[in-house]
Amino acid sequence: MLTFYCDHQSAHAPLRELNNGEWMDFAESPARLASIHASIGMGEAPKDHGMAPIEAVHDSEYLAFLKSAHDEWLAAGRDGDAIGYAFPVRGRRKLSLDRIDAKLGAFGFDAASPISAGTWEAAYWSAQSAVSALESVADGQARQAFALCRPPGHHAGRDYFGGYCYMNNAAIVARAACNRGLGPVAILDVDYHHGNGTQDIFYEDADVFFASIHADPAGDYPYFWGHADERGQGEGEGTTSNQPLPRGTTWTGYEAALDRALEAIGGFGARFLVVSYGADTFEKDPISHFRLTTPDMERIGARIAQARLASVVVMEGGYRIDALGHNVAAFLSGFEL
Ligand code: SP5
Ligand code: ZN
Repeated sequence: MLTFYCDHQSAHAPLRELNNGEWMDFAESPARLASIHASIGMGEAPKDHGMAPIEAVHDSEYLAFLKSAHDEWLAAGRDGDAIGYAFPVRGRRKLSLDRIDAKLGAFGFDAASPISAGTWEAAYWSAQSAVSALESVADGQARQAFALCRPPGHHAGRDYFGGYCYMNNAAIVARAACNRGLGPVAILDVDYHHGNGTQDIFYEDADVFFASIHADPAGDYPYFWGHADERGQGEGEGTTSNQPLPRGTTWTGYEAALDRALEAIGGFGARFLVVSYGADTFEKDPISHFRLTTPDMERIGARIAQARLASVVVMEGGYRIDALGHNVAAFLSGFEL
C-alpha cells in the first residue's frame, strides 16, 4: 500500500514516562519504526504542506507552546525531557502564565507524554505524512494510503497533548478531506485506547462522524472519555459513537463491535474514511489487555475494507515491538482493496 513516512519522525525520543507511580522506559519509542519498516519498507517521503492543515485543527497558542516548550525547559535550567507535574482542575479560570511548568500542565493532560528536543520536528512531519497520504487519495493516485505516523495523534485535542500524542493526525486528515470536498467524512478508531482528542475536536461537528472501539475507560486510560453515553453534542449530536469493550476481548466480541461501527458509518452516509489504526489490541501488547492475534489484524483490515470507501489509515499505538511490524503488515494486507 502507498505509504508515507520520513526520518524526521524519529527525532521525538523521550527517555521515560511515569507509569503506575514509577518511571519506565518510554513505550512509544523510535524502535517501533524499525519494526514496521522491516515488514513494510520505508515508504515515500511526505511533501511539506506547511502549517495550514495543522492550524485548521489546532489552536495557535497551543502550537506556539509546543514549538518552544523544550527550549523553555532548557532555559529554565533543566535538561532531558519536559514533563508537567501540576494540572489545573477543570473550571479554573484561564490564566496566561509564562512559567514552562504551568504551560506543561495547562496544555497537557498526563505526565506520560514528555516533550523532547525533537518532538516538534517529529510531530510536524508525522502530520505531513498524514496530509501527503490524503493528497495521494484526493489526487486519484491511490484509493487507499497509509500514513506511518509517529508520534501518534488520537489523544491530542485542539489545544492539548497527552497519551504520547501532540498533533492529531487523523483529525488533520479528516478536516483536510472535508475542505477538499471529499465528505461526508467518518473516522474509525480501532486503537486499544479511546481517541479522546479526535472525539473532542469533532464533538459538536456534524460534518465528521467519529466511531471508536476501545477498552472500557472505566478501567483503562484515558478514563475521562469514551463512555458509551458520549454521543456528540449540539449540531454534532449523534455523530459520535463509542463502544467500550471489556479487558480480555477476543475476535468474537471485537468483530461484533466492528460490524456495529461500520453500520453506523454507513448510516451516516460517509464517502471518505479515516482509520486510526493501533496495534495495541494485540494479545501480547505490554500496556493493553485485549486478546487479538496477528491473523485478527488482517481480519480487522478486511472487514473495514468491505465498506469500499476511499481511505487514509493513520498509525496510532502498538507497543509490542517484535510483533508490531507483522501486525501492521497483516492489517494492511487485509485492508488493501
Ligand atoms: C497512542 C496510544 O496508544 N497512547 C496510549 C497512551 C497510554 N498511556 C498510559 C498508559 C498507562 C498504562 N498502564 C498500564 C500498565 C501495564 N503494566
Ligand atoms: Zn493506544
